[in-house]
Amino acid sequence: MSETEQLRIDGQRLWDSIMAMGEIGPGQQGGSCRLALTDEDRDGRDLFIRWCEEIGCRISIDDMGNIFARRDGRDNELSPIVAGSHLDTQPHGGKFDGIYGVLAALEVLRTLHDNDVVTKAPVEVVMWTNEEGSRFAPAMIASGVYAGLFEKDYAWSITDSEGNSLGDELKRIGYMGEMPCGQNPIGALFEAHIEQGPILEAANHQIGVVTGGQGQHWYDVRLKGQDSHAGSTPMSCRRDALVAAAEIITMVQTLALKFAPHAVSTVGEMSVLPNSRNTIPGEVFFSIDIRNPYAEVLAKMAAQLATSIAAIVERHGDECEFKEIWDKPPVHFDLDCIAAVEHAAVRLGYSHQHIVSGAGHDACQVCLVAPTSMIFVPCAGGLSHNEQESAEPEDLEAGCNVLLHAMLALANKNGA
Ligand code: HGY
Ligand code: MN
Ligand code: MN
Repeated sequence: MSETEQLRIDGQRLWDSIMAMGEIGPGQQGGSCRLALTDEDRDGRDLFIRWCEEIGCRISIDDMGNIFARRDGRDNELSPIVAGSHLDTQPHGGKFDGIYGVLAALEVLRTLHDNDVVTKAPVEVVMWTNEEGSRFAPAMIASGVYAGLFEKDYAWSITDSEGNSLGDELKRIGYMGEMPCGQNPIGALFEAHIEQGPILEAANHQIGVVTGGQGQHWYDVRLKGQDSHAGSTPMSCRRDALVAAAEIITMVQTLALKFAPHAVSTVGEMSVLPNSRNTIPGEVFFSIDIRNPYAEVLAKMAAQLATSIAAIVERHGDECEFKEIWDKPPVHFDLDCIAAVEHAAVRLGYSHQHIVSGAGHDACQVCLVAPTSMIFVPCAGGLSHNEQESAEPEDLEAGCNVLLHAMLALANKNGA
């Protein structure tokens, strides 16, 4: 067995780094709250950069705030083999979603550094800005700019619920870099991630060899009725925007059940104006997220959603702004990258299976411009986007060893 084949990562160091990152922007119930481009996100980025510089990585930051930490290879003309994910979280996020992928990639470079292993192609860790899309929608915006899916000016112009723009917040936290986003090449990208679903745990597999990701459409809906007195307005005279919204929200759930077993749909964000218990709501805003692994079925869901909303709004007589803000088709990952992950899992003796990602990831954007695949590990109860999110240290270690050997396979490939 060659010197590099014997290499294994340090699982305790990986776990300790994940726990240390979790100290930054702690949630109320043991999870994390580091919304994109907040001070907490900045502090997490600063810590990540400090760790990368401790092992001699060269740091580049692009003008979407994406961070690349590079370990040179023997032939630096070759495009780097890159691994990473995101450090921003949901408002009630867990300690592992995204963070595992960034710190597993860092642990790979720490292991190469400890063992003085210099790969043929350079290797890099990447941290993508605003993967979650919770503060600034849509999600995966910075990896989307890198992949040429979004214009930078559009991305910089996106505002949060308080009117702060993504571009201004990037500048405010000091992470609008010089390098134009998308300029630096990626030879291949791997992303390690918790599955965020129940499949691996139910099948008792340690590794998910991810073959692609499902498609998703995101919408903004604003309904306008009429504010009026809750006591003196007869029921026949009301234009209650919340009643129309309630009917739409029930229909959104029915739509997914109609396209079972693969379809999912969610209304996750909502605001009611004037939000006073004795005033009939005259205005309601809410989000809609629909997903399916099959493009043609997702298109049918989207068409039926629009038709049903129009009919409900018509019946209630409200004004309606219904805007699609994101159309993300399903993706298939690169066969060589999938094979590198699978060969590593087999050689390391980890139980594994193929799986399609239900969640969106930066890898689902970058795969359009660079060979890409992902490595999943189970999480307890399949729970994620929840402060109770958790994963077993030995599974996280297994996934990181697979990442190490998948990266080595590509970084040392003849002619790589
Ligand atoms: O929405 C997603 O699937 C991801 O967590 N941003
Ligand atoms: Mn994630
Ligand atoms: Mn997430």
